[in-house]
Amino acid sequence: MFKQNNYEKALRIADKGLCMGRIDESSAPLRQLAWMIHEQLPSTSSENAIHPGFCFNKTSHSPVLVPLPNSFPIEECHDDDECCFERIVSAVNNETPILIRKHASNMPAVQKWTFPFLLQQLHSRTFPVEIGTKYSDEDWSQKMMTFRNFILNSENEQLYLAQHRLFDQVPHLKHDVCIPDVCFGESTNDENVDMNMWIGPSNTVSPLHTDPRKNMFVQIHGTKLFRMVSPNDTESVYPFDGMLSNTSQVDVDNPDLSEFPNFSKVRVLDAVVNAGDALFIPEKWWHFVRSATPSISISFWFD
Ligand SMILES: O=C(O)CCC(=O)C(=O)O
Repeated sequence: MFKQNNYEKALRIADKGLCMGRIDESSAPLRQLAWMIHEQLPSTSSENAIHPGFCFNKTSHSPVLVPLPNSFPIEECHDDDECCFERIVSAVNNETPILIRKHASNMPAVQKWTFPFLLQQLHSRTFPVEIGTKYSDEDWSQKMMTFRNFILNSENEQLYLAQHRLFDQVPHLKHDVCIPDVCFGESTNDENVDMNMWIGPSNTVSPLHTDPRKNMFVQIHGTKLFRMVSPNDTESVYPFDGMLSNTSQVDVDNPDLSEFPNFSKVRVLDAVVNAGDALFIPEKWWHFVRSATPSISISFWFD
């Protein structure tokens, strides 16, 4: 006999197993089992049930980035421009950021992923969710929760399903995703491309930080605001000591120049990244990200 509670419990255990550590082919049976159990559980598809934090209305929009005296726009091109691909390749080779408008606008995910759609696909699956304004804060923490609880019950906590290898856990969603050509380099397979999902309401913040690989960041749904700084200016962004040495102490949304005076001397690059746009972030470039609306993004890390 169908026992919903038992199915939910079994799925929670399977998902915890899938979320712990790197997933390879030996976890395929567990992945398949989790998907089969999920298919037996009732879905939640009502748009009305979505928490206001994930609905597009005026109150869900967070303020735009206020330009600083040392802000400049990130170089950009449009996917329709004749020499667009050459400009992307040249930016990758020269390690300079470039914003490519509409580079991913034909990707099925950009056309069909919304919060009600993801809720219908992932309702009872369990994921690691960040709680708190930003990971460099002392009261920041992480908790495993179902997608349904994440989307429906965020209450007053700032939640962020951040940097999660969703396709390792739920591979069928990858069918809606196309890896940007430039990530392949000389290779023809996607084994070396690391894909991470970022799903959250407006006002999620990733403080100014660096990553060790190149990144083609694709905005699937909603809008994100970026502020970037060259690795040549690392001293002037005042990195933390120790474990967080890839993270800046400066709140670059509203920098305190009496505490961090050299930050006023760096060239700061700003961009507004909309659904369908892609932003190339060279390795080791500092980047700060704030969601201006509820948002879904995928980062493609490559070498
Ligand atoms: O979107 C975000 O909040 C952060 C993205 C990021 O840091 C990355 O893709 O490396």
